[in-house]
Amino acid sequence: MKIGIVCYPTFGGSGVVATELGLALAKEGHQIHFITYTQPARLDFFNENLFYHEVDISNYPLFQYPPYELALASKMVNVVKYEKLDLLHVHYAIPHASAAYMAKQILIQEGIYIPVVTTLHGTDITLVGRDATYEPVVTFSINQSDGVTAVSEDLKMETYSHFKITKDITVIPNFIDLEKFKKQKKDHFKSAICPHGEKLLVHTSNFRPVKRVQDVIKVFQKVREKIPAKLLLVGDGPERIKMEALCREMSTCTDVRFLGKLDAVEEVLSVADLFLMPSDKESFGLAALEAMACEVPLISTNAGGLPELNIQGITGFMSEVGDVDDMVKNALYILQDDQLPTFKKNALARAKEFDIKKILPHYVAVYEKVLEESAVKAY
Ligand code: GMT
Repeated sequence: MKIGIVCYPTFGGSGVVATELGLALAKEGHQIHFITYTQPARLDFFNENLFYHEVDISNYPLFQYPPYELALASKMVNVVKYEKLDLLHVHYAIPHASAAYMAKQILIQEGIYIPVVTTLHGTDITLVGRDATYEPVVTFSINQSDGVTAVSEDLKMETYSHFKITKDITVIPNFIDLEKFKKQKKDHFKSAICPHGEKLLVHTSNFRPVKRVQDVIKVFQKVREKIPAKLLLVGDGPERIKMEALCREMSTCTDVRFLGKLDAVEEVLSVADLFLMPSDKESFGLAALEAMACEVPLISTNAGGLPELNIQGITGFMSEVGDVDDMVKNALYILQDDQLPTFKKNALARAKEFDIKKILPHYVAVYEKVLEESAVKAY
């Protein structure tokens, strides 16, 4: 198949899923065309089946807000026509699904029917999409998609309850490449960070308010009062400066390191003992799955799709959003030397259930279904 993939090319979960999906499909022999405004973060190697098309955005001074969606739709039209794509797979509803709808309508005028698959990732539904500013367009463009997928049962239910959706939504969970995300031997790194055998807690995110990084720091501070521990924070975003200030206020700075955005996050995860994800909302929790694949147990909230990943008392524990004390109690339980190895083993076993090799066929099945149905529509 010749597939156009549209996504946010950043470190965010939806962009990561889209890029890893494209790479895996390319390895299986499909021709994949990424259409984005900059090279996706994880698209950093050559494969004969991979193509990248950059969306140029005009900077004409009249535009207070450059019309990215129009530039994207035009690029989709161009790529579909000249690369003879079979379908478009857009990740994150806003503005990708609506741009795809526009591209589809333009192409229909030219006698081409291009089916569109939209994957809902989370905040496009739970935060941004629900905002009255976007809601009508989100509802319309989901309903106009030929196929719709969501990354968890919870996100599917949220979508049905907040939008008037007439389409079937297929749940396809996030996945993991176990060749890339596996525990690596990084003893030198561990002893540099934890020279006295401290336990290492890790959090990775885009530092948006929804991630509640302040709870990560509060949990860490209370854990450290009981046992020697260090905290690594990976990623960057709007809350980072506030979080650095909070560390100073709590006098935890010496034991906390902000590492910023990292390409090889699996190297940090390889030396971690516990992953913290105290999110307010989380449709799936890809960052937690990456940690689990590196044998790291999980302390998370029970928000959104997290109960579909984290098994209470087995791979980690879940608490109510904001219940720092419960998270601390559970973290201390897991970090006991006689408990930790079992939790680590269980985390890896659970991650294996989301092996990309098991999940990829579900996307291929959706593509095949929409192609079959669209052959009828085109006729
Ligand atoms: O977590 C974010 O803020 C980034 C966001 C995105 O769309 O890039 O992630 C969402 O999509 C991921 C991949 O499907 C999911 O694993 C995350 O749980 C989801 N984030 C939220 O729902 C907050």
